[in-house]
Amino acid sequence: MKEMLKKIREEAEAAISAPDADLEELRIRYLGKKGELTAVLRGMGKLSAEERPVIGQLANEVRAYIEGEITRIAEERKAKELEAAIHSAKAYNPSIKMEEAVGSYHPITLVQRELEEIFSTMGFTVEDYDEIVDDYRCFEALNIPPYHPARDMQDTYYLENGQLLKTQTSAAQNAIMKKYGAPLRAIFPGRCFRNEATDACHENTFFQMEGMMIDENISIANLIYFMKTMLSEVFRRDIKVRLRPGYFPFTEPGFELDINCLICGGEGCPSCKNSGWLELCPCGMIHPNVLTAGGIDPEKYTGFAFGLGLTRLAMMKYGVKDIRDFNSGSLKALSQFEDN
Ligand code: FA5
Repeated sequence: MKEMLKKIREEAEAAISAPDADLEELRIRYLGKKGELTAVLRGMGKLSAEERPVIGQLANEVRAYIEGEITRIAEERKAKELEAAIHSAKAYNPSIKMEEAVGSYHPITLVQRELEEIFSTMGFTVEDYDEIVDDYRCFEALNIPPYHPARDMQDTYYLENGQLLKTQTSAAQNAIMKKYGAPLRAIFPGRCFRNEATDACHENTFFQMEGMMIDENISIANLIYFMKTMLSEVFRRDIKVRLRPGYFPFTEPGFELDINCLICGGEGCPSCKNSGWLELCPCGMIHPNVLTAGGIDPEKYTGFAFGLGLTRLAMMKYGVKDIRDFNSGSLKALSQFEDN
């Protein structure tokens, strides 16, 4: 019997390490109810009392070995698949030759539509909103009075009539609360503008997608659930994220949700300012003052809001290393993405 066990182990070892091995089939062949190892164990009744524990121990060792190898190879394959997925995303090439001048969707449109679909199935309405807004909508209604230091982070372009190009999709929060009242679930994608020193992950014109959910008893648990669902639906694989405290005058409490950079795998590169992480989706519980400004009773209702960096999401999803490519207007660069 010792010999049989040795043979099973050797055969299993060779079979599992074959590059095209069907691991599930091998698991059944060796470890299943009708498997080879189980058949040996069944025959143990015929052994003497002295032999039984020795063979039993050996059989358990062989079982543990085969199980361990199958799991190890399966994990190795998964890691390779992830690597390949990241690598294929990196295959994006801004200088690709355009064979034919056929139209295609801009990658941000593709990501935006995908998100709209995801949130629609979760009961969110999709709202459109102005690009030119007044100071009240963009700042004051969001608990950012004149001279509040938070304004310094969002310098923008002002029109002669005092209106401005919106710096954040949060500028629509007040109008949407007034339009629907509570309860409400809405997302509102839009173009934002900031007087920004541009680099690989900062543009002066970029897209965000705001989301709000307001109802009785909405908590941070709801917020985390929706963020997780959204990310797993968009990326369709495990993505490392981190949630840390963040300050926004219009949330209490507020969070920063960062994503492990998919361009460098977290090693650090210009796309993530060498930190390995990219700020993607700040969020938080809506501040009571903001609810009041929107005509919603903060004693009765609570809600969460998030401001997803849509352009950065498109960078991560499609492996675009430099955010400025999106506004480059280069058809060579922009026509190589597909809806999936
Ligand atoms: C805001 O704009 C808040 N309105 C988000 C928010 C909404 C917080 C609701 C809480 C509740 P922030 O300035 O961090 O926050 O921008 C949000 C996201 O937009 C960033 O994480 C980033 O992904 C993206 N973003 C911001 N500035 C730029 C830029 N210059 N270029 C490209 N993406 C940017």
